[in-house]
Amino acid sequence: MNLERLVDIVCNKINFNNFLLFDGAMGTMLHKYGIQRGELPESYNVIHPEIIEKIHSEYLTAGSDVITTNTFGANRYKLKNTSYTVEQIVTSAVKIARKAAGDKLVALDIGPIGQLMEPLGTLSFNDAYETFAEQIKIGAREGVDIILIETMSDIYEAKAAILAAKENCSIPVICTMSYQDDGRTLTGTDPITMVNVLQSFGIDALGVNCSLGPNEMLPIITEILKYSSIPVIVQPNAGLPKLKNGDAVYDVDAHEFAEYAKIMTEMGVTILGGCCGTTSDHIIAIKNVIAQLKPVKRNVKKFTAVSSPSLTVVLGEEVKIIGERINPTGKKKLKEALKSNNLDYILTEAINQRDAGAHILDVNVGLPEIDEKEVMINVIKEIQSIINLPLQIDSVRPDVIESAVRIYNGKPLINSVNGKDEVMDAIFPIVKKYGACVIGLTIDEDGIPSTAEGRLKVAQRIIQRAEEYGIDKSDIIIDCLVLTASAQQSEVKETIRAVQLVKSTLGVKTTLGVSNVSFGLPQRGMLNRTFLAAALTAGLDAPILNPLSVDMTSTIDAFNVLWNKDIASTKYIKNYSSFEGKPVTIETSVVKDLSAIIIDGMKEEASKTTKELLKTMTEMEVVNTYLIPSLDIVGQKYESGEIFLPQLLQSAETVKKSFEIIKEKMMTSTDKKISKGSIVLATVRGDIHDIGKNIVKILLENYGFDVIDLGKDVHEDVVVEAVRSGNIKLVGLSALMTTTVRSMGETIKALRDNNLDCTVLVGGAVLNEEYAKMIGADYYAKDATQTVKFARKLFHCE
Ligand code: THG
Repeated sequence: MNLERLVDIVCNKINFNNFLLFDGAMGTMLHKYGIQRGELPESYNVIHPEIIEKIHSEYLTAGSDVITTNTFGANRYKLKNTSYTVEQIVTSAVKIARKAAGDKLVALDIGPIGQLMEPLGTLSFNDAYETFAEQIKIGAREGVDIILIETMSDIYEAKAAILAAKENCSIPVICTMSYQDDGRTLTGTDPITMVNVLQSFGIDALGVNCSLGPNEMLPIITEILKYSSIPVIVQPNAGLPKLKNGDAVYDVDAHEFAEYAKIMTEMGVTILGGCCGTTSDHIIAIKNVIAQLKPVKRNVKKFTAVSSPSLTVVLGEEVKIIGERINPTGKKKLKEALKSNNLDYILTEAINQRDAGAHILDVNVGLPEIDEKEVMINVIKEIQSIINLPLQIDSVRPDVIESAVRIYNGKPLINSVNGKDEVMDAIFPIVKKYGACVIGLTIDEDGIPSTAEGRLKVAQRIIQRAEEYGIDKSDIIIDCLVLTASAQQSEVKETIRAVQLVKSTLGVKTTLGVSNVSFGLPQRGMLNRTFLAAALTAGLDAPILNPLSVDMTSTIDAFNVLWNKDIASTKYIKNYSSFEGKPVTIETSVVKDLSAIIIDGMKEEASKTTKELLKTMTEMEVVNTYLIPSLDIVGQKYESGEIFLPQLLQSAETVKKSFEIIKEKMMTSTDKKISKGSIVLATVRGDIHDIGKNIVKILLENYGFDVIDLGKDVHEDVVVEAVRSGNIKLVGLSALMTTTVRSMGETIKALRDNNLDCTVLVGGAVLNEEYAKMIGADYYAKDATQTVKFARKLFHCE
């Protein structure tokens, strides 16, 4: 195939008339060529370039159109304690691949950094960006054809990598993420969210790789194909890992693998390859299968949706509420909170709106006397650390909007752009670059047209200009603008008519700032709710309103019954059959219970409330009444898929704040021990992946256990010594790689050989129950919450 055409295919500049075949695993092939446990795969670019070249050649002979550089872990964090530099590894890797590739394509492999990002861990967005930018600049200079960002389990990290690629080269970008068997990534991203966020960045293909075998991936691929307008790539493992002679092996053979490849191509996948456990045999088999097939033409309907990392809100299905309360206009307390940097006040507003049923939260912190940019960034980070609703970023300053959408995690909604040239030229480049949705206000240099037809014209102009900037119409939400009934009574009706006209003529989604209508009149709620009902019948998709107003939410609930949206009135009956009285707004309690604080993950509040409680309760009473039961509730929510890892860790960290206060008090009062037991944790010899172990550590510590963390790449002798000297009863071992589970077995053996009376619990991506048993572990823990359960049982804390 000719190089230009392949690049064209990757760029999606022409219609797909062929498949693109990547290569299979690098690690599996290196294993075949004798790489030893603990050896750095990337070092082979320098010490054994001939082996890397041979692997590339084998894949090319097998039929790969694209080979992937041996640079999965070639980032400054993973290379820190080695004798290699990023420059050296990436340069040599690309040179080898380039030499082997001939007229075929070379993809620069970019794997995850291996650290948890803030607020889960310590890696900041900017550090992640710089780390990826370093790799990408070198790869681009050395002449790669594609940037392949893969095995991402955190969509925030994927965003950092994509931005680094987009801002430092003009090479096509492909991004794939790895899913767990619950259909989400480690940090809780589901397929629709991945697609909605990633394709908005203007990348060239997206998809899924690693973690699962082809069979397990099928439901995820189905979802991705439903939503993705860009080509979909799949690189599965050769099945789920099984144990054989102490090694993890993948046993889906080339023939079976290719059968799945056939199914996937028939579903609409156009780019294929393999991950862990696949070899050139798998690639040959796929090549044979696709040689007989033609890519399926997919016709994916564009949709309008905004996302947080774990939740996508699609407009147009049911009415979606945009909560208006984080906006200082007319709110004295919020103004004060913003001035004094009282983030807890703002978080409480966010939580209350969420609990009252808001789907999206507007965030406006515009006050003349504060640094709006800095405050906006802080507020977004704080809200996103505890709330998984998508945000609407609201500012009149383009520079504030740009800084905010850059650090936002997900696909945000920008509020707003309008028909003025100057504003469109400032806002649309931001919308395009950061893949946002934007609200277009029907106002231009001549003001707000008084008729519906006039507002339609402005809306048309906004959409046309957006399209000139490469923004799809589906990313524009039109606001026909609500005027006040007190000052412009005759135009209130025009707004309703404009919603109807804009929707039917342009086929876009609509929003309105409903509560504007009542400014200056008494009993605002009455006007607001009546106007809302009228606007809903006109087809309003996403009203901006106060979700704490029962007038408003009950109007929407009633509308859903009358408009045949709440089928069989199920929700209505559930909510209102025992509805008494008529509260105008939901009363939100000022003093929150410590349990609620922990479940919501409000760290600052936790310290304050714990101090209060300790005035009347003992330390142990606080621990046992609040801390442990709340963590249990959070753990259950995590296990049932109601919340995801970020929220789980946030709650654990909130408990830590309480513990700090409690420990402080205990130091001064009594010498009672609070520890529930001591546990040794280690990532085993040869393995440097410690994210899983670190998550377990956070959770265990916050349940009151003392954790002796031996770190990563820990020799079995070190584990034995720690267990012996500390008289430890529970050891947790972690391994991520197929090559290092052997070390895990050896560590367990060493503990047994030394007659140490301890229980061994194991965990890690390639492990399972059966496997754990075979290497002599006492328990297998699927995730951090299970580890806590075992620990509590063992130490009789239940
Ligand atoms: N369109 C778009 N965005 C908007 C608006 C719009 N953003 C701002 C506004 N209009 C919508 N948000 C609000 C927020 C608050 C009020 C009204 C609309 C409000 N505040 C009370 C006041 O000022 O008196 C205070 C309420 C309180 O204290 O709870 O009414 O049209 N795209």
